[in-house]
Amino acid sequence: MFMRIDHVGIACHDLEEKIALFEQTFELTVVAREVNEEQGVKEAMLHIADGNGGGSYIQLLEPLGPDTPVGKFLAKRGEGVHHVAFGVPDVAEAMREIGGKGVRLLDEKPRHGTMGSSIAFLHPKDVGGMLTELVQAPKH
Ligand code: MC0
Repeated sequence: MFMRIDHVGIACHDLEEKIALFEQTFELTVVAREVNEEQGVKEAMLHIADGNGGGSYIQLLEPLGPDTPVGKFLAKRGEGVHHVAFGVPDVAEAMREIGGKGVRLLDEKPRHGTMGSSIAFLHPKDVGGMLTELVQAPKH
């Protein structure tokens, strides 16, 4: 079902500061930046490697406000790993399969994700405490 780890999302207070830290420390390069109003984030993707069906990345996330998923996470837990995203061939099909096993889906249908992807989230409490994202890369 999973083809690769698409990205690890990291919540931070200051996107520009964390981009500089990751560029300098790990010699990573920012390949995309986006504001996603629906998800309440300003984000940057730093490329790690190319994998099965797409790339893998570190995603740095700054909330657009306190009353957003990442804003609430920062207030409660502070900066750190917010979610892990897995690449799947078909996000709607993966939602059906995983939802059929009793895992709560946080999205009724796939939403717009970074770099033209289609995404859906699974409830962290149903998968060992890890907020999990399913990602279908755009077809070229
Ligand atoms: C909350 N919990 C988490 C968590 N956020 N556990 C692990 N990782 C996280 N990130 C835990 C809380 O500690 C709590 O546990 C329980 O889940 C319910 O949390 P809550 O605080 O009562 O509820 P909310 O209102 O904060 O909602 C949490 C939930 C929400 C995960 C349902 O954040 C959500 O729907 N997230 C999906 C969308 C999202 O995160 N978007 C931002 C990234 P206790 O034990 O205290 O009950 S957008 C993105 O990444 C896009 C741009 C992309 O990749 O392309």
